[in-house]
Amino acid sequence: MGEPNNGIVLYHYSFSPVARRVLWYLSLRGIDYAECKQPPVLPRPDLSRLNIRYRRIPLCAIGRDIYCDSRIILRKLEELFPNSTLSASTPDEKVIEKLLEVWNMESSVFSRASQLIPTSMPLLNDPKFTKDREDYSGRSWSKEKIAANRPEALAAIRSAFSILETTFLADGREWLLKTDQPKLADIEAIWTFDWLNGLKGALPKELISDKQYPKVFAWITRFNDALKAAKAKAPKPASLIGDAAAEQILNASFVDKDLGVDPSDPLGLQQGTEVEVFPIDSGSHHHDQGRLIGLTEDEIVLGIEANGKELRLHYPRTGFRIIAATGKAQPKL
Ligand SMILES: N[C@@H](CCC(=O)N[C@@H](CS)C(=O)NCC(=O)O)C(=O)O
Repeated sequence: MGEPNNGIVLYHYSFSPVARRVLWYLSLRGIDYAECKQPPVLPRPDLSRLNIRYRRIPLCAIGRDIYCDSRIILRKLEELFPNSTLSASTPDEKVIEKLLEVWNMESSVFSRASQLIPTSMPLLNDPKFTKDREDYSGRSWSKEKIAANRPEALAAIRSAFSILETTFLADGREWLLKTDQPKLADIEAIWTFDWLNGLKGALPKELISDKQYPKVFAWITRFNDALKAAKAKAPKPASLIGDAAAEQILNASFVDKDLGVDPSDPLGLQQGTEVEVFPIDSGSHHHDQGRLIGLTEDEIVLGIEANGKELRLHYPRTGFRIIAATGKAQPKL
């Protein structure tokens, strides 16, 4: 690719469990990258500078292409940095890898896990944080509401632990695909469980611990050991401030191929149409507006302008909506 740090700039903050998926992937593969640390709440001027309204973390630039959502980030890292040591190797393994992604992210596991954030956490006493998360999630973050919802969320998460213990890990394997080392499939499966395990007060010991789910907890420990060893060997990420990150991105080349707009797409949209794109599940008030330049069964590509230059924003198809531009999409960052 020839650019510093492989042209990768990852926007994230360290306690984001979703960003960790990407950080872990990069460490386990030993891919060099740069990071641009973000505050955990809006505003995020580093992204406004690029005219990006998508508000979720992580975002990842590779060259002048910007990938919104960890699912498309991981997919593109697999494609753009071939010979991955983490990919599933057989079609059956691919199915498992994909279904684990869907299970955690698109079915309710992650949203249930985030309902277990303990009310004792200092952040939940910070009205700036709770107001921000209400905008993001569309649900109340009052301590009363969180407490009232907790039993149901706990029941859902306990059954998710049980699924791992009694199916994938039941035969005593070390990694989900019976490999010698953790793979992408392990990342796809472990991130919500590892996050809850590290979140003091999220999991009541009498219900969810290494007593009831010894295999799951041993797998989490093993994963963290493997990660520590990989991190020690991997290049240390360069840290960029927002200005430097924006400059690098705007001066880079596009790295991704032109997809074009599928003429048989059910939405019937034409290439070049002015549209708004936004996620449906969270952060839905934040619409990017630009020209539709790519649309396939699994990707949306939007051309936007920043500082007189074109940037291409890429989103997965699932969980995102495209509407005709209203002209009202204001930066909310
Ligand atoms: N499906 C998205 C989910 C991203 C997500 O939920 N990110 C959380 C952080 S873990 C977030 O953006 N929270 C609000 C914020 O930081 O603005 C992805 O895979 O990237």
